[in-house]
Amino acid sequence: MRSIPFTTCCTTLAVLAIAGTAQAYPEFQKFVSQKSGRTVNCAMCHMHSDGPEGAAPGQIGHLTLAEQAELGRARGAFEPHANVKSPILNAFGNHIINHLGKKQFLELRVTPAELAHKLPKDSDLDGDGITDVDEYLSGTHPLIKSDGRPWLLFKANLAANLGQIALMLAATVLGLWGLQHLLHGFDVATRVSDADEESG
Ligand SMILES: [Ca+2]
Repeated sequence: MRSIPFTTCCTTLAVLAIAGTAQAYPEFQKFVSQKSGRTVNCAMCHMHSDGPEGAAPGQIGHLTLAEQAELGRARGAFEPHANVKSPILNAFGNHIINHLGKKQFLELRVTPAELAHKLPKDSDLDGDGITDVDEYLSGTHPLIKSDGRPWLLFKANLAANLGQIALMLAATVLGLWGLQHLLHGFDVATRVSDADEESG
């Protein structure tokens, strides 16, 4: 039987090891992709779109000693409200860990849909009017204001500007009403003038 060179074997194992952890917790990505029909990468929760493994900014190989220490603290945050700031997670990823704790988050790997029910219903980290929960279920980015389902963005913008729109409509209606009465006034004045000339 033909043997596989040791270096090839090690390289393959290293690649498999990296590939196996590159997505960190792919159950959530898989669920969101299937539900929303959109392609979702690791950037929904991580600093880097390829996940935590690697040497690029936002990945483990690029961390300073202080960041490594904070990463260790974040990885040990099994209970909620530990107020950690993992350097490999973005604000949404840290929001999840701080709200749920690592223990509950790991339990949700078998039921990733449940994550939507465990997060705060009114949290909207990017302030675009679409809650983080709706962004998670829609496969849009909870930290990018311009990324959202068009209908949800339209509804959010409508709700945010409802007062201004109502004022504009009222001004338009009043303007049209005033114009109509002004034209009617001109018409009456013209008829009176014509009648005066005929009688004179
Ligand atoms: Ca949002």
